[in-house]
Amino acid sequence: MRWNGRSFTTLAVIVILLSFMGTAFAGSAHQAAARSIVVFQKGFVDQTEKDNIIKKAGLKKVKDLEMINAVVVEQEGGSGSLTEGQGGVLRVENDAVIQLQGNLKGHPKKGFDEVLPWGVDRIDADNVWDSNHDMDVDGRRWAGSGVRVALLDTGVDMKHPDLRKNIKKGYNVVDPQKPPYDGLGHGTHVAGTLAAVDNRTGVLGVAPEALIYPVKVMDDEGYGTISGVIEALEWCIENNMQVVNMSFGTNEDIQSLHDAITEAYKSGLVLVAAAGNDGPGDDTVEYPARYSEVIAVSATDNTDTLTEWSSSGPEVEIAAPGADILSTFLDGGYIAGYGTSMAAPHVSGTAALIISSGIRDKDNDGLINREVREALRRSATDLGDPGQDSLYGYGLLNAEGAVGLPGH
Ligand SMILES: [Ca+2]
Ligand SMILES: [Ca+2]
Ligand SMILES: [Ca+2]
Ligand SMILES: [Ca+2]
Repeated sequence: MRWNGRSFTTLAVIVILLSFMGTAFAGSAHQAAARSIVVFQKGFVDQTEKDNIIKKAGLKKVKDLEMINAVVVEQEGGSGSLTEGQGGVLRVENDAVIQLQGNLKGHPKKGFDEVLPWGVDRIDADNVWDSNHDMDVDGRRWAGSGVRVALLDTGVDMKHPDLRKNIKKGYNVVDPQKPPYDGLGHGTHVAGTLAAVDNRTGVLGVAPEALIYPVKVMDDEGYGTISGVIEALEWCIENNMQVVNMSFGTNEDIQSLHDAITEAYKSGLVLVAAAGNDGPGDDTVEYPARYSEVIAVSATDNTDTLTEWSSSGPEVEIAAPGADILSTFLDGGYIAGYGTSMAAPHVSGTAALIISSGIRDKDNDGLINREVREALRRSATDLGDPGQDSLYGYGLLNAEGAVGLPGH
């Protein structure tokens, strides 16, 4: 039995996910069209020539990926191929499938007095913007105001009363003709942890005044493609995003994705990704979290212990709450979420808090992403084995400590 049928309603999908707790994390097979990424050599930029080579090879062009000088193609009628070295072709890679890294559990709730989710409380994000602990953002405190965070996910419920104020115009990679609406609930949940607003109802996010730009890279079943992520990263650079949250992963190491990630990092973006839910077991961090340019986030529970399903390995950079996380859901509701998908936005939100507090460009390269990363590492509360380790990285995320570091 599979859970990726389009005929299921969102709620049914969640119930089925529930019954597969554990196995759903492992990443079930997904039927995607056989697509490839054809990367051309540097300097081989003539679009007509590229198109001709693809046509002659019996392949159908899906779209261009200008950022990495590549074209996404699919086979027409099962025939056609291109190999390395052929007519300016540098590399041909699988346009692999990416998958969300979280499950939503239980029945959606509605309409309750505002609560501070345990994760936001645990990382002391509230101490950054609510010094008198009255559950209201203090004036003149740093709450992520004006910071641009791209949410590469299933989209967002843009009408949610606890999000609406912070949602900006994003982009839909899956269907460019449509707005990046969320039909599953995953992206909406991640958005709430990041930046649910201070409105005395529902929940409070880590950075209640950060701006969220939803970029839909996954469909309403929670799947996307490497080429879609590359397109999204290109959008992030062109639209001057500052932080990118990536609550998805794949086990496949695709050079084209790494190239796009490297480009995004060089342009100054703070890149945050879910480590994956392939635990227990060491060396289970997925891509893109596994790349050195990306902050890989593992997931802890409310006893500050790594969850049994969290991926771990030397690439883990920081740990954050990821179990039983109450956040926003479709139709104005709220629901609990489990996964490194839920841990990552705690880090992205904290990056927004650090940026809004005015971090200094210490190495004078005109960018602040390295400094934000350094602040996250230096302020983390050590857990597990002394010092950096493969379960918790530098330790548990500490928003108050990160913003309060001297030298901002
Ligand atoms: Ca207050
Ligand atoms: Ca709220
Ligand atoms: Ca810098
Ligand atoms: Ca440690």
